[in-house]
Amino acid sequence: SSQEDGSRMEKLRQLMDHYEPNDPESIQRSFARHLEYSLAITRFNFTMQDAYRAAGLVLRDRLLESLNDTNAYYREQDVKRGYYLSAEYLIGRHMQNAIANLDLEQSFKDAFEDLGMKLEDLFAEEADPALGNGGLGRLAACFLDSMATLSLPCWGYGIRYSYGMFKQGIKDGRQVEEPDFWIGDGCPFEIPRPDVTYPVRFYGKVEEAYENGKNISRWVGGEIVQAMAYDNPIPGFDTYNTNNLRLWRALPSQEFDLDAFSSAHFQDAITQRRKAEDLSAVLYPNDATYEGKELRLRQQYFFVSASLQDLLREFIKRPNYKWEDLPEKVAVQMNDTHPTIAVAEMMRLLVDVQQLQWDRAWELTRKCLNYTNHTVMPEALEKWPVEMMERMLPRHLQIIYQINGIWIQKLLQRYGDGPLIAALSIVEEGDVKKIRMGHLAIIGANKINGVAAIHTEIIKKETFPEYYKWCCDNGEQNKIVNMTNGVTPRRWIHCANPALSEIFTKYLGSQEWLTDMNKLKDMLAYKEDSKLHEEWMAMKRGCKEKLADWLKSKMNLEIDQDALIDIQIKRIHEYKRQLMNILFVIHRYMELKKKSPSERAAFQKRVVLIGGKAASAYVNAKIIIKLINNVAKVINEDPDTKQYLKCAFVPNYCVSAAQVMIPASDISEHISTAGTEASGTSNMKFVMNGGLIVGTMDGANIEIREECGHDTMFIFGCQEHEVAGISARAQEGHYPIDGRLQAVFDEIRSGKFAGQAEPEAQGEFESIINRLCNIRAAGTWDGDKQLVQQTKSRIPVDIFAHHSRTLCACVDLPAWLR
Ligand code: TH1
Repeated sequence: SSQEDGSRMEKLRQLMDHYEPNDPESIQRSFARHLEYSLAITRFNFTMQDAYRAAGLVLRDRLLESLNDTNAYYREQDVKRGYYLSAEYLIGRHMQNAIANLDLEQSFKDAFEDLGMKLEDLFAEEADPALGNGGLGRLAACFLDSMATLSLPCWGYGIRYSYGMFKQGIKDGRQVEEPDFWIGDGCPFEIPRPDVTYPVRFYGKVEEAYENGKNISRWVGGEIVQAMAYDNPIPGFDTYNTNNLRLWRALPSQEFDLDAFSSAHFQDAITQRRKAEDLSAVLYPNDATYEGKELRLRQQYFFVSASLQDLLREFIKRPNYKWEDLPEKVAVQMNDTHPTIAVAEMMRLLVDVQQLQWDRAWELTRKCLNYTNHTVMPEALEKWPVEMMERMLPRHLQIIYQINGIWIQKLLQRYGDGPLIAALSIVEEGDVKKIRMGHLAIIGANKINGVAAIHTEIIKKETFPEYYKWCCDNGEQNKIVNMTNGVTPRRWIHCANPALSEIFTKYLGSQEWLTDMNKLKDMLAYKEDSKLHEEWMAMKRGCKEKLADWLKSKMNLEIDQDALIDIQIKRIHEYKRQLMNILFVIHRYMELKKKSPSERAAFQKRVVLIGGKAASAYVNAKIIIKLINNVAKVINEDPDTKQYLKCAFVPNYCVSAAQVMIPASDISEHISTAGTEASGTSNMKFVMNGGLIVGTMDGANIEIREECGHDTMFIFGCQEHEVAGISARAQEGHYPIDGRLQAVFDEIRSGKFAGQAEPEAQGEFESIINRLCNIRAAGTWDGDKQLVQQTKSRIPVDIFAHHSRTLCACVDLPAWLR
């Protein structure tokens, strides 16, 4: 009866009439309790790892309070929900961020210092969850933090990979990949939800039937995998709001068939089980490229299906739900092409499961879904062989064909038959017929966005020009919009650089700038203030000391803290041009060598740090890593120059490494060929920390320059509109090589950085310069055929830009940077 219910509720309320208190003593009590009871470790004898785990549980209790309240509030208010679908989340460590966002910094500090522990030492115990490759995954993580902080009712959905991004080791100067089992003994910040599971089907066949006067399709057979939810609370800053990142883990659909224990099928049962778990086992370590691997499509469908089932279940739970309301209550953002099977899955769930009419379902689908494009690299736009999709997702292939059929009809009516039709079709004809996921996304999406102004323009003109024409012809110019990337100042200033955060808060009088970055403009009032300058320099100095300690302990590298710290950290990619950076380092080294000791003393000291992972199959990227390491070895051991120029490849670049490196930089390199880097996001983090950018007119650099002032950046190289012309001229052989650059090539060819001692590396280094110069000498290594093909058009442009980079770096930079 409702009376019994009422008194039960009252009783339960009294049992826990207040939440965990947050004063230091209460935190210490929670800590001791978790050590004793949750971890079964005595509070009189524990390790730092134990302490970290117990502290994590202390935070988890508090996160759960606000997560549950937030969810209840969302339901009560019947708000519109946003869902971010992403195959990657590079969240980085939780603890420091959670403490800051829950406003527990002082209490935690007091609580743990009183127990003789430093918070930094606790933080260092946390494994860095690296469920992403690079910028795209980190962007997803920054968005989660920002959405929670803005009190927006938005959840993230993704995959709980058992193995995230590999750990990068360096052996004999080469990258070695080691598995990263980040889960270890369990992550205290995640909440397993064994009660939240969904079946996800693969393979099987489609049966057509006629029921209740309707033709219906039924997808049957095949195999079913269970998706189980793991929730990761995402607390906002300066708000009680806490959102959720729900990651799916794949499990076999049935527990062991006990009979199998005694039968010959036992082995099969285990194999089957293992296969299901393989689905969420490992992240594909490719950034901005695509591999047509079956497991990858399985992963994508797995998390998309579970996520859409989950969000529709939430929609249906609302009292008196009406399907018409779906677009007013649900917005789904697809992060790149990776989750775009969602277009077909949403249709399947609405038409086959919810029994909606096709047209109605299509209208709802198109209003709910949105697509972000992150790259113009053709090699990253996913296409799946029709044959593979037909086997794995037969019903989805039917749905895609039906969507395409209707779409082509519309196009034919508008334009008649012609090349435009083939260009706009979701199906790519050819030896191997393929489904173009980018096309499926733009056709199924309400809005399409690029990630920086220049990138959005390139999408319109080059990536999807025919589609953009269609939009314009139909008065829908606003279908493709720009949404320049952003980063969270909570993690990237407040946590990574507490000293800078303190300066801002002190001068601005409050922490409001942490939720409204426009407030930082008020710092301009102090731009001539010598006290601020002094504090600022002390802050930089402190960051450099931290970096120096970190480099010493990580790689036994000693750096001069008076040197200019010059950093390039990002995935290793030809288009990002780490190669150009290292060629410039060689140039600088050669210049230094030529000078007399007294002349050298006048040189600005410089430490060049380069870090980043190469996809395991990306041969050229791996050679670049080897070259950097070999150059570093020569330079750092040369007694003539080593006090003026140091160079190092910093292994295992990851979010926590970025948090140490970025605040310490004087200059950072964002030097992609114009028109190739969609946005870049670390560029934003470096400038936020008071660093200067050496960069090209590419991605978000252009907007940062407008925002910060042209004189705050060192821009070089050609502009995007010049690239095609340069490339064409270069193809014809017109690209003169600057004498200084030629000297660098000669130095490499002479064997200075490998030579007799390492003939294999010598061959690789020469082949990579030959490639730059478009020389394909017989008998030299010519790399992965496919990659040669893909990057060919960029080769001559590289030469031009290396050329101008060397010029710019030698001629245009102010003296103190030279
Ligand atoms: C990156 C872009 O290269 C970068 O310029 C951008 O700032 C970032 O996304 C966020 O928008 C991309 N990462 C990937 C990763 C994969 C596929 C495509 C891209 S684009 C796996």
